[in-house]
Amino acid sequence: MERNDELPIPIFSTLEPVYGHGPQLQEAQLRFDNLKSKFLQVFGHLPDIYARSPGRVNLIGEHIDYEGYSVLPMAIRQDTIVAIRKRDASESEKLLLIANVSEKYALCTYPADPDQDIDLKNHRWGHYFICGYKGYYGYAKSKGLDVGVPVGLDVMIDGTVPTGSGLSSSAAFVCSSTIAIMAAFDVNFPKKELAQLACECEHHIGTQSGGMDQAISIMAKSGFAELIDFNPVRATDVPLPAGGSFVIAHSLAESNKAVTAATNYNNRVVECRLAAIVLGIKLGMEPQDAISKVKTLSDVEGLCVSFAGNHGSSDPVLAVKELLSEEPYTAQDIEKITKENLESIFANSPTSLDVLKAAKRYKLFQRASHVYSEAKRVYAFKDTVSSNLSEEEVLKKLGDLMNESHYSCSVLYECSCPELEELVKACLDNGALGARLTGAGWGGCAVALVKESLVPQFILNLKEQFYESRVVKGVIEKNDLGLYVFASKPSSGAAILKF
Ligand code: NG1
Ligand code: MG
Repeated sequence: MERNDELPIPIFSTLEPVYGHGPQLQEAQLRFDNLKSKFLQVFGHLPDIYARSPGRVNLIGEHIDYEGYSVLPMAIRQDTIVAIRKRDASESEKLLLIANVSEKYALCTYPADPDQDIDLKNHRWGHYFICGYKGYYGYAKSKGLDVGVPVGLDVMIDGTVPTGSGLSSSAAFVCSSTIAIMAAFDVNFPKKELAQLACECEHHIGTQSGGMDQAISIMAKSGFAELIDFNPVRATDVPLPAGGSFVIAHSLAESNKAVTAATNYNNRVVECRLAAIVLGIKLGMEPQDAISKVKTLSDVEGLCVSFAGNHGSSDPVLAVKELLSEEPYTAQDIEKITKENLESIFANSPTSLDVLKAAKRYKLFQRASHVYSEAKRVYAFKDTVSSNLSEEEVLKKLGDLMNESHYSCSVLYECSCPELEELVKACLDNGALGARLTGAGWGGCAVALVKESLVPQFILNLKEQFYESRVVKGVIEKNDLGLYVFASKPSSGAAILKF
């Protein structure tokens, strides 16, 4: 079946189209019953409508979405469900009340004001809902919809995507919130536009993220991974080889990107921009021109490719090798090339200015080498899947690409951590064809490609070799092990549920 991402989010009146049959359906039924009764208990009314959006695992293409390059994730079954009720305009309370079924998250209250600023210095879990709230109003107004006076909203969240795990709990939350608000106001937008809108509105949280997570969460199709392209957002279904399975395993190191952005995530976005500007200048652009026009490494790829260097080759990775210094750059080194100081280059991006304050050196060579080589691996992965090699050979090749990706993330992009290194090694020692960190890194999960027939034993071995000692130390509970290591099949994307 052809994809059609001009279609709006599907609306279902039963759980089966989303959760299938069997234990997953029963589990979903329990979640919805619980959500409904807690909603009634807290707000004194039933919700009007629900929206759900899944987390994802990125199979390959790490830290390149914000540089304009295609990535290859799949949705997982863990998701965020948002139950919502719109208050009447006559009700005096003009507040957004955001509750959670989990006691870990205290009720968050915000004014019903789409123009409010999000207080980034005081991170609260409810901020993600406000991203969706601001996004909805911004989009609706831009489309000329009559949004009326803001009214209060009662909201309750139930999320099963582990947080800080690289499985995109944040995008699942932002997407389901945006969709729930939209549905509460009785409108529905095309998936493609929602994906773009959800990506932009997650920027309100202060990470300069790309659009992978929101795109897959909204556009996923059950049974397929997706190749996601950007500018404009587009998805292409990628069937995966039947003989292999992707196992997700948590390193148990949590990474809270909203808090560490200035030294981790946003730092890399800034380094990539600087690498792109410097490359642009080295390839003949006027410094002022490069500063105003070059936003990402993909913007200068064309120049890199037409540069045939000493080796007469036209690979952007080779251009990086010849034109950038392996030695990390100081701000002064870069300013000599750009003829403008870094603070003024990033003057209108407060989160980038935070990066400059925290940074000492900039590893332009390493970051650009990662991005250009990783971008090629994504296409190699997709081509391998659709090649006419034997399944054995396909799996082996995909595994190799995943290993190369991990090496590049770890050594060139430096977004791994000791726990992830230990876990990736344990995966490979236990027969994985390939294993890599997934998502932003600095903690969170690894994904391993394992022969289908070996999966149960593989998981048992990981439990014994990686998790057992952590159970003994009290880091995790034995009963929860299934939450930290599991095989995953590609699940479906966002949906609205109205019963
Ligand atoms: P995580 O931290 O896994 O949700 C982040 C970004 C992505 C992408 C990956 C790295 C957000 C919402 N998402 O994902 O856009 O850049 O890191 O490939 O920050
Ligand atoms: Mg995230």
